[in-house]
Amino acid sequence: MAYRSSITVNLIPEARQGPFVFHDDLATSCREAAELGFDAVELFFPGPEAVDEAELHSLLKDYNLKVSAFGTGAGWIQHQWTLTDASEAVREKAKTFLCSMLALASRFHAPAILGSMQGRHSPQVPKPQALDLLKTALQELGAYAEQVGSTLLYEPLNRYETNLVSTLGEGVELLRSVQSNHVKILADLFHMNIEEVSPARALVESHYYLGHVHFADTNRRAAGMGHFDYVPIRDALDSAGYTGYLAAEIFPIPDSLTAARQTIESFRKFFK
Ligand code: LER
Ligand code: MN
Repeated sequence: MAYRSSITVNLIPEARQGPFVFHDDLATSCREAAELGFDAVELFFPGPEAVDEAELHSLLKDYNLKVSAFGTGAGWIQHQWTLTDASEAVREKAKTFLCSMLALASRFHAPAILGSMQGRHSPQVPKPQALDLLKTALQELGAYAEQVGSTLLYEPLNRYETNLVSTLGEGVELLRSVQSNHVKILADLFHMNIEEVSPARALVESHYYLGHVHFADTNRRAAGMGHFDYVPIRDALDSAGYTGYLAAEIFPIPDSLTAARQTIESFRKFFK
């Protein structure tokens, strides 16, 4: 199977300590990604207004890169907007922000990610109600994604980051009820190492909904710097018929360039 490689670039000041490889200027990050041989960059901006689209288009052209996805974590980190907040006004702000990110993503033929902005259940919003709010929001966002020509990547997160959906199986159950071809599952190998009985089996079982993969080792370092065995993961993605990106959402340990180099070496070793 043909897979594509991608590396994360974060330009949200509040997420400097987050699991992203490059944290500095976009031009340098794109140059370094291209020099190492990545197919794409995965971009985390504060919002659409923070993106100089002409500059981004020209960098992508110059370095022959694509955007694998746009992250939307800024909606949570900077504003605390989620789709399951107790306040309807906050939920609307979350939806508006996600729509604006889907529209941005469509102009780069890329999807947008829904991760932390899914929120959590709470005493004010018990789990069944939160899941219902999430389902309704995903239906609306899926329709919007279809209208603008993008896709929303719904990401199950480990138990320390959400209490709504933590496994691919739970994610598939939710997406089945949503019934949109424009909402897919994002399988993050780091979260899966914590939550899945068998990451490989979970990938095979969610094959129909699988839209994106976050490529990390067990400790959220570059692939090869932890203890994942990537052979069963590759076999599972092969039998799932997956042909999308493996995007490295990892910590820049020991530094950005070493983590990026280790990622592309593991990508070539296991997925080329
Ligand atoms: C988002 O892609 C994700 O995996 C979160 O854990 C980021 O902190
Ligand atoms: Mn992720």
